[in-house]
Amino acid sequence: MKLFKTHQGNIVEHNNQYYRIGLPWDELVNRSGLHHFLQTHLQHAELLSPVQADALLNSKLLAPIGAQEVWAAGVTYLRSRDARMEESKDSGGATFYDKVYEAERPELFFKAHPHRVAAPGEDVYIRHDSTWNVPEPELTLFIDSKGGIEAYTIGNDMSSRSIEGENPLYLPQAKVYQRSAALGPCLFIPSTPISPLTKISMVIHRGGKNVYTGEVAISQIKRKLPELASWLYRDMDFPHGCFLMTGTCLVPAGEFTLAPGDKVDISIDGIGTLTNTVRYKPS
Ligand code: DO4
Ligand code: MG
Repeated sequence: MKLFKTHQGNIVEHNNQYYRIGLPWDELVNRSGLHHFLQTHLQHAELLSPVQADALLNSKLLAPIGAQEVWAAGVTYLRSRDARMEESKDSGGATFYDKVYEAERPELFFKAHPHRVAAPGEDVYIRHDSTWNVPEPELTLFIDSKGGIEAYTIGNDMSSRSIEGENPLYLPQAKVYQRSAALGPCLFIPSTPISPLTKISMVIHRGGKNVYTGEVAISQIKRKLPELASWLYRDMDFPHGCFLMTGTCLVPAGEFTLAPGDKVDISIDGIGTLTNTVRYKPS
């Protein structure tokens, strides 16, 4: 089951049929047993014709977020640990990535308030004061206010490698700025947890060419997804639920940096493709 947020309401796709649900986003998604609730609720929802559904889903989608915060986990895949140890070797920061990869406590950091999140098709930004920028394609959990993983989406954790590499204490500036996060195209709400065989892939297009292509299965992750969720909920309340990006498994090789105009496609089996274009924030 998929849930899309559009300018004309919240649309559920189930068994090739499309329904509009008349509940506000935050009230709709923040519940234990979201899959079961939707299945039951669809009997009373407005059934859309294929033409109506097509028009809604092929026009601009909103990011599938309401009042939720977006958080992120880091160094959950070997590839992320290795890339970060390399970029921080001159600053002496490399040892921190090595340690956190092995530690019981995961790295968790605040990523975005909803107004900083780019929707599908919108621009994501790179910083003017950063020389080395990458997208980070990440399976993203939607966790309800009680701490249960109810749904999944695709996240892009845009990152400045030059700022983070200079000093790990600059992480918030490397990670948190306008449109440094993208989410979409929908919430994927399966009846059972997502399969570890699920693959994440990313293609970066520049001037009609693919300048980066990569693919990895989420089974490569070092930690369990409920483990990440439960660390995040230690001593914290999320009254509307929250999003948790689960870390990147794909980092383009050393010298690669994003350029304005690049198109980033991130796909996850069962969820779809999140596409954004890279720009500098207009001043
Ligand atoms: O350690 C810094 C951030 C790591 C991260 O964003 C990731 O591994 O995806
Ligand atoms: Mg990341």
